[in-house]
Amino acid sequence: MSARLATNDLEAFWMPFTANRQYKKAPRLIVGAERMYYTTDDGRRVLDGTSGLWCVNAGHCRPKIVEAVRKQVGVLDFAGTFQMGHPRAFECASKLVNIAPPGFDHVFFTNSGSESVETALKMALAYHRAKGNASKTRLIGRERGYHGVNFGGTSVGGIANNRKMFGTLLNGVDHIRHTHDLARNAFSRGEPEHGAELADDLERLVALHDASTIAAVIVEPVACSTGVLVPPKGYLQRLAAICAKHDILLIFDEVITAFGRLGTPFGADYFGVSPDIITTAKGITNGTIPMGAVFVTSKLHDAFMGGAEDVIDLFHGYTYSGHPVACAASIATLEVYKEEGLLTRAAELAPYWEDAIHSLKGLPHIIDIRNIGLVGAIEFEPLPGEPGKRAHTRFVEAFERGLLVRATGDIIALSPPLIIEKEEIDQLIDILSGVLKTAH
Ligand code: PXG
Ligand code: PLP
Repeated sequence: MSARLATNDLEAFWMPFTANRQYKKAPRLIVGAERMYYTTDDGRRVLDGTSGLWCVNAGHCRPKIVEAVRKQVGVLDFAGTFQMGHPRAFECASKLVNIAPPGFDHVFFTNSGSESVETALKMALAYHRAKGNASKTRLIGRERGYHGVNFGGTSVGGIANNRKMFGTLLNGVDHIRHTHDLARNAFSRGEPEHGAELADDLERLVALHDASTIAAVIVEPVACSTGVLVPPKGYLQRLAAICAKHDILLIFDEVITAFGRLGTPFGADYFGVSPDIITTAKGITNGTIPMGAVFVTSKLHDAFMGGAEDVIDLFHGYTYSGHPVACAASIATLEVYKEEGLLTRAAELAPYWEDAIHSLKGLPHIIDIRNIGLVGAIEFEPLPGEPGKRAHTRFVEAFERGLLVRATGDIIALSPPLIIEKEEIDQLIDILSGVLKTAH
């Protein structure tokens, strides 16, 4: 028998997406947060260059959200939403629908991005069946896509490390090509010029499988997790047109791009493309309480409302769908976004952000810099035989110097809270350039 663990032993917590043994030898611990900064256990302030994990869009510990949570948990801690209800869930859904792109009139609540994705995929299958097209069952994802870690999301996802250990996953899934093309688009500012024709890869899969077997295509408007792959100009519009032509539902996975990240409320607004389903999470509560939501059009929702009134219309839901405390957090978050104009603030800052991040060009080993809204990425030439090492080293070094960035593969991704000021952008770039100049 092993000795009992000390209270603060790091062993018990098997950390997600972490090199556990390496981390536990040199842990990085955060004990507090306020607005743009984290505080570490050794009392240092660290500028949050990643909005936590792309979720704290209004900055940390905003009093209005904290108070709303405190108050709600003392009034109604929990009530289910299966054949029952509580006012906060209806209020929250109505407020969310008000900021959603036109036509998205209904919201289904989940607790995370992964659950939003599973929900959307199941809705797509059930929609076609409800419409009498039961043969439309294939789900199409995209190479390098990230759609969370549950079985459906892993199956449509396109990152080998996230897939290879988990068997055959869902069958009847295929993938279109990713849009990352450094040969033609390196150091693009905003949407790259080349690659709209990659959307035609969907026609290849239609030719192979036939449209009568395809239910839906799921893509991130900007593939953030995999290293910020900004879609080429015209690509998403073309993809939407091909989906419409073949009665294939288009799902935008906006777990990161919703709630102002690109400078518009949703990514669909930014690109002027109307998908059929939008998945969200993260920024919906400013990261304060876990929550997700799937937005659907009336066209989709109403397809489920044709049966007898006393029969459940969708056999799907989570214990915590529309949790009162999450709803209270979300309502307060939406108020903060509105009061401070945060759903469009990234548009004002984007030109400054773009110049700032591209000023790093020329520092050692950088093979690309890209940006859109308040998102940025720096890609490094991998060290031979040691993929991911360059970005990880720089992430650790940046944290030591007071800046949190996110490393994914040989890419550093940046997505600061939407409340960032220009001086803080300067500070972020200053720390980062110091790291990039000296790290090897
Ligand atoms: N879809 C997309 C597009 C995402 O970005 C998920 C689904 C899954 O959400 P949950 O809440 O189940 O994690 C995500 C999540 C990173 C990083 O550093 C990105 C995510 C999560 C954690 C880290 O890039 N994206
Ligand atoms: N597993 C068991 C045994 C359950 O009873 C439930 C819910 O009742 C679940 C899983 C699903 O949990 P959740 O609704 O929180 O996703």
